[in-house]
Amino acid sequence: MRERTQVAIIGAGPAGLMLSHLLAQAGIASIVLEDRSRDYVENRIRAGVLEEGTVGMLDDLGLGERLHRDSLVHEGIEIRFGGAGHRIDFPGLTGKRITVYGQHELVKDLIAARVGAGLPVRFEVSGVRLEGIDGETPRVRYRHDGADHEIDCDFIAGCDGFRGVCRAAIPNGQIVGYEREYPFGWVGILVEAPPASPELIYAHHSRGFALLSMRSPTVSRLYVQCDPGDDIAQWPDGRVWDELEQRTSVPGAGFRIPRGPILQKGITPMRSFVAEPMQHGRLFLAGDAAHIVPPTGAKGLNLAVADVRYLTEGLAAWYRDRSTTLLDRYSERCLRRVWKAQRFSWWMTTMLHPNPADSAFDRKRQLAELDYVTTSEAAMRSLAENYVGLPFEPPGLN
Ligand code: RFL
Ligand code: PHB
Repeated sequence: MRERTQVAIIGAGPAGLMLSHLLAQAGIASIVLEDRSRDYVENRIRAGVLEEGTVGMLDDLGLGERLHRDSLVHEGIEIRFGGAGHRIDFPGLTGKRITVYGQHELVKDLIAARVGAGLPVRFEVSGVRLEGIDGETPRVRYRHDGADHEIDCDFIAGCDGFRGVCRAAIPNGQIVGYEREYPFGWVGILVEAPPASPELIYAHHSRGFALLSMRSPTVSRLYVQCDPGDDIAQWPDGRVWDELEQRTSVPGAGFRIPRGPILQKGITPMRSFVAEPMQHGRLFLAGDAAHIVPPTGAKGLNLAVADVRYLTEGLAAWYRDRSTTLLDRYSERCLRRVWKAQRFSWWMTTMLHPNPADSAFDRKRQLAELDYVTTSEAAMRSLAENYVGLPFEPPGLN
């Protein structure tokens, strides 16, 4: 089958789905192609923290109903080290809050609204190939239901994640990748048990980092630092619980993590990556296709949403009066935010994870940094301002 649309979107993660809704609101047609099944993407457990700006965009699209009903609004986080907890009060420091809502729930909402509006999102496609991105009439070829298909379009949005095909379609030498790997990974478990505390706890301990997060009043999401090369078989349930307890303990406080059946368990390695520029010809990369942050700052999903906001502003200006000013500035606008989120995520990660290769000096310095960040109002405000999300850049004149 051969068809035409204005924007072909590759990937039905948060970036691709949000983009499809923002474009529809601006009167721009799109088709979303996804290589996994609907069931798979709707049950993929990933991020959990939404910035106020992200929630505001969902509200503007009229997609916030279930989110406001089922999410948890948090006014701070706890940083725990040396056996004591220290709260960072977000509204007191920034006037803003964060929202805890599973990425898979958000993805379910975005898919339901798209399908409900009768707009195209095709799951289980294969062999996606981009053609003609250097010209004015790019094309996407793919296979679906045993047949070959092609889409003629004006633009392609590469929202296909870190391992997708879009970034690789940019000719060699036209894009630079900046990368950093960390000597840490996270063992993550999803547990049918109430959260250990009403807010997220980020814990530094000589045995390693731990994070106590949640998905709902009855489901917890818990992480412990591990070696990135570890096999999940090295982390039987008992070991995970034991490390969680030890790394988050507060002597004398009787702090306990409620236990329950483990619904999911996996290991995530940690990486920072940025592709520059995020555009080539008529192809625009957004979200994890263009950049990856370590999860310690809870920024990945929010960055993906910010990218597609800027992309929509650029595309809307182009369709309105063929102005290329904002589209030409897409990469630059995104990257200013991306690099600040990279810096914050790197900083949170290195501050909270003991590095096995650290010297005694580095260990002392790390503890001094934790002491500073939990006692200086200036330092707490800097953490809070980044955690709740930096403001979006207005489109300005186009
Ligand atoms: P996604 O979500 O990876 O979606 C890309 C989609 O493209 C599909 N795809 C293809 N489709 C068609 N053809 C192809 N050739 C394709 N190749 C791939 C994929 O199947 C997929 O559906 O990227 P997107 O949309 O850019 O969204 C990014 C976020 O998913 C990611 O940044 C966050 O999950 C990162 N992250 C967190 N972000 C936060 O903001 N707050 C958090 O608390 C947070 N915690 C996390 C995280 C990521 C984690 N992991 C597992 C990486 C915690 C973890 C453990
Ligand atoms: C999560 O709930 O999965 C989560 C929360 C905060 C992070 C990372 C992950 O920094």
